[in-house]
Amino acid sequence: MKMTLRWYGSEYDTVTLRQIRQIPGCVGVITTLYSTKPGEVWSRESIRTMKEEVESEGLEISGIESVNVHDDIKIGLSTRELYISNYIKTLENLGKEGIDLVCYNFMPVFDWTRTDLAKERSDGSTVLSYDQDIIDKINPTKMFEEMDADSSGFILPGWEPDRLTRIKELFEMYKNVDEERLFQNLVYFLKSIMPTCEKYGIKMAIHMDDPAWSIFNLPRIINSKENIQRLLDAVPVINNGLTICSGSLGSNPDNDIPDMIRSFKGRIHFAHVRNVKHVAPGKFEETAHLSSDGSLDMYEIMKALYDINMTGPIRPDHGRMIWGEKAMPGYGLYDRALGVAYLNGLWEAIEKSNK
Ligand code: DNO
Repeated sequence: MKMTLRWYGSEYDTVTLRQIRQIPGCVGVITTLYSTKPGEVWSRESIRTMKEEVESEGLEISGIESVNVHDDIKIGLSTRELYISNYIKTLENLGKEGIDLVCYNFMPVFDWTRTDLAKERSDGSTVLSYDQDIIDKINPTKMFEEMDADSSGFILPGWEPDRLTRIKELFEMYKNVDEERLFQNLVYFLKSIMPTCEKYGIKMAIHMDDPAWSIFNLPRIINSKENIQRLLDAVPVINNGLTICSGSLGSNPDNDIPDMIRSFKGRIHFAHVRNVKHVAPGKFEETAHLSSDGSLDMYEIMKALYDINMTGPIRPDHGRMIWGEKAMPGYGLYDRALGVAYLNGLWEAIEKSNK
């Protein structure tokens, strides 16, 4: 495996490439072109500029997270052809610049979702948390119409102000998209892009739904062993692979993550490894990476990744906010750096005990 950290680019991130380089064992970043919108073609020049910036600090771009998929593709509108052809052009440009891993998601309207971005814990740290009861009380189209995006407390990927103004329209567009239709649209998308991925050796790695169930009555399909296996079988090419995210899958205690990792051997191209604590059904909060701080056994997760001979990038995921750091919720330096050190420690111990 390759240890990496997500980086939001010099324009947006509070964490610098130099700081990332100083985390022991961290060799690369996972990043994206933050100025682009879903559906746009990424130019070779902008990809090269981003690459040069990262490499000048002694790191590599280990993968892109994400090349976002346009809603028209998820909904299956006829205009999807244009956006698929743009996606293919972006993949070609990435391939020509030597980038071979693309993480993406297929969640309608919203990406990962939380109800509190700074829940205080007894030690004074703050974490992201989720409570289904709060979500159930929200009428998303109404709430977003009435609120000022900056005061929402819900600013997360997919909740950006320019999308919030279209929220009613987006819900309307997804009205007839059920799980089966979403699945078929995903398969259609993957089959269209696979020849390009095979040509350039690009591994597509779909991110798990977070939380791992439907929210606001929108369909979600990448959240259980059975559903994920169905996708792998529907497009049975290695380049159609997964981003295993322990925290996302782990939001549902029924998901046996080490077992899933072993079953998906050969198709896991990227892993987000973090812990989560189940508070009650439909309620969870994020924790430090350490097993004893949450509900997941991080040793077993790393052991499963080791056993399947994971060679792709791994990154710690959402950290707590600690030591007075001010950063994007979940994406500060300190706790994610502690996460890297811990995951590297587990890996070294597993590796040595297997010699
Ligand atoms: C959350 C992230 C996700 C992920 C996307 C991939 O912290 O893991 O936003 O980047 O779902 O497209």
